[in-house]
Amino acid sequence: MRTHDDFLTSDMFQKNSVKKRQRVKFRTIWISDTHLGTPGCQAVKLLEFLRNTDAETLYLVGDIIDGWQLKRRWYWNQVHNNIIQTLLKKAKKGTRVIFVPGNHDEAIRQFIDLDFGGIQIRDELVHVTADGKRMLVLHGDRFDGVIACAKWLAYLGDNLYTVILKFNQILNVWRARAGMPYWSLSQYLKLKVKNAVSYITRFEDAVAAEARKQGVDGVICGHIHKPEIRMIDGIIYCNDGDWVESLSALVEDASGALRLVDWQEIMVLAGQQTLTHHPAEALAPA
Ligand SMILES: [Mn+2]
Repeated sequence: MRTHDDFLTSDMFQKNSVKKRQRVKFRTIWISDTHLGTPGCQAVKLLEFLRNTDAETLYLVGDIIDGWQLKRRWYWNQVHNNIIQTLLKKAKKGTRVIFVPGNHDEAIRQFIDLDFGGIQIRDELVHVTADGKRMLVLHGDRFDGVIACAKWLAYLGDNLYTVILKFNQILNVWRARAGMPYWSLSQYLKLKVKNAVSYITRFEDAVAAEARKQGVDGVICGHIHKPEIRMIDGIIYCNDGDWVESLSALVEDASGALRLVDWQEIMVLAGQQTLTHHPAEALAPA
């Protein structure tokens, strides 16, 4: 696979030759934790991902719009609008779009079982893969002891997290200028912090235990911003990651196989020059 950097150097002088979009097709796509409404959301890359992929079913697995942060400070721009428009357009053109709200967009939970512009708002549900695997789809916050016990503690962690994410973006602008690939500082820090690791393990175990209790083959969730596919005591545990740091999605192909993809891989598969360097196109209406 070509690296992001090869891609930049080969195309950077052909600004007017944006190639025709070759959408990468999947049976199903799961994304979560996009945190629209925050500066941490990597909105341009998310828009590029959505515009360059196609699926029969698209699951939005929670924390899509960050109501917690929007309440404190309004952050919304044209790219965020274009993302919403792109989702609505997909729903209109026949993609089954299912939104399972998370804790940051919990206000939307009051609309569970309703449809908005063709987007179905649903509580936890079971997805059946092409090869018959039954996968429980949920956001995952109800397994988070901190959030269940003390919301202020979660807010505090959220603020610190926002600062780290901001620093991460500045660092990556600098890294891109130096010709270095994208690297997530916040993810690195989280993986290095022992407590965070044990928290993640406990979360993954709890989610897998719930899937076992419900008698399904596996579970697909988000919430902890750590993309993963692995077996936990006979249960297929999948986490689709997020769009503030890992820029990842879970996908199912026509045969029912599940795998993780990220923004860079999709851009290469779609044969696209990265629109990140053409903000004018990203800003154009969807
Ligand atoms: Mn969450």
